[in-house]
Amino acid sequence: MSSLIDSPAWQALQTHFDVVSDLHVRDLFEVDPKRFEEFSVQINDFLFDYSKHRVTEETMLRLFDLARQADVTGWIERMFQGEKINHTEQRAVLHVALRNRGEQAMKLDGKDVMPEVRKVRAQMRDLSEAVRTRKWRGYTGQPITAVVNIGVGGSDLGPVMATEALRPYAIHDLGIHFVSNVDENHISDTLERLKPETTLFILVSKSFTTQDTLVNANTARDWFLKTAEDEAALASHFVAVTDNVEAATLFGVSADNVFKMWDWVGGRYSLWSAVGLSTAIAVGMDQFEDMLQGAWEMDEHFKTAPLEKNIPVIMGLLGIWYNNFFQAHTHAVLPYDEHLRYLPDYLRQADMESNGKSMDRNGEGVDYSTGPVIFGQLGITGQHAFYQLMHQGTELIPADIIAPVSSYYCIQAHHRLLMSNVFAQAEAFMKGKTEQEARAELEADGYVGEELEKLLPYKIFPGNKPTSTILFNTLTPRTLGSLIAMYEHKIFVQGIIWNINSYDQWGVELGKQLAKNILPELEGDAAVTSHDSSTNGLISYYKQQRSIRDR
Ligand code: G6Q
Repeated sequence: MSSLIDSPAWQALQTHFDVVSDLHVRDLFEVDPKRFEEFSVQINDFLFDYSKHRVTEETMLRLFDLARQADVTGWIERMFQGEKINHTEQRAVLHVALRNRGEQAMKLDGKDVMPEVRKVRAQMRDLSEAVRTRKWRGYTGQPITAVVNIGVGGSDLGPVMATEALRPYAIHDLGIHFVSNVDENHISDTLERLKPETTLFILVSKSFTTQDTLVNANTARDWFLKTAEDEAALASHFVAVTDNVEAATLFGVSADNVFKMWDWVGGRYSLWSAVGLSTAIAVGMDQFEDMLQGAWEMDEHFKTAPLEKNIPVIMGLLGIWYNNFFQAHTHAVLPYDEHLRYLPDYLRQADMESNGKSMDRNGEGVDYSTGPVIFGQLGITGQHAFYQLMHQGTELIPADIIAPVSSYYCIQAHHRLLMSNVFAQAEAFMKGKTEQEARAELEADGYVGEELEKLLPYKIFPGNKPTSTILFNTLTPRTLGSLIAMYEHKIFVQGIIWNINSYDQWGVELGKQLAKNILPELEGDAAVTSHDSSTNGLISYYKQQRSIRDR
């Protein structure tokens, strides 16, 4: 047994779980009318309600003991102090420096990184303002009307999510596009609608070696040069965000237009850096900085609130309670705000790439589950689709229901109906429908006798499905910043308790490496024999069909 499972706090939770796992939250509400007050936290614009979870006061006490045992507070300090907690890559985890709004230094190897961070932020301001105010001109002297962010994974999902989330704040005469897929359809579909003279490409790649991004960047360059016919024109149409400045300049990006990022920022935590340039151009640098402000406010909460009132800590602990004790290995993210449509995709990467690990920090294989499968969709869409499984299926799927108190456009008829769904679903997941309630409903609908008895079992809902409800005032840049930082820190807390490194991603690197090996084998028509029979068969079939098609 691993030291985690063997540890006093874990063992105490296991014993406690055996006692409380069958309790129904409906009954817990009945005996404790103050449950909502006891199990909710309010900070700034946020209300985090976790009273519908399968926890008692004692459960939470024991979970906080687990956090103390893992020294979560100490690890928070280590992260903020720039210690190299990403030990497999010997890197600090300092994305929090990117949104540091205070005066304090953020040190890495004894040197304050803030001057460099502020310098790149100023560079972002200059470029985004120049583009927005039409001062930035393309090679023919025309202003920019379209921005294309070329990047993948962490260099794409954050800006995609944030740009959509802040859509109401964006200027409308500027199209912001994202190309991530190396499938030619993505770039072709995008470029089809654009004009080289008025398009600005942002090449986002921390490493500047990711094949998918480089192939897309080259296609964009060829497309552009076909019209511009002069490499000197690249300077006003291609900018880059990277840690590999040399490679970007070799590509043809002018050194002045390279925005630095650093190895102490993980791709999936990089939307706060110049990786967010497309978002900054869309909404303006003031709004972008408001997003940083919101994230910083959440950082301060995370650093200073006691564990018992610390939202990311509570979120992380609840996740562990279900994943490791209830063996519920899936978690749903259900936003009720159209502009948060890409939040589930974004959090899927943030969470699953961070905590999808099975080696602990000591290099030992873990014997407990780590990161759950994260999935989700806009709540309203989900209600008409997969919620069925959550209500009546055999899986226990804890969920986060996320909603704004008021919408940006303030059309009350829409928003009230939306919110009625938020409250109704959270209540239904928790309460379910008892046999008695289902019977009464059927009787009211005129069912009697055998017909009623036959239908009755299908109309019963077990309930006891745990949800957190996260409400915030309106989806502003500031609330978005806080919301994302809240999830980043939740992921951190879980990684610490599971004793894994949340900040490397060897699985992602493997994908990059394997594709690189196979690429040359796709040349010519010769059959391939260097792999297992399935891989050989698939590659050979592909080559055969390709040559038939090309004949
Ligand atoms: C994120 C991951 C991964 C990465 C992409 C793109 O944390 O490491 O999603 O962001 O593979 O990498 P580059 O930015 O280096 O092109």
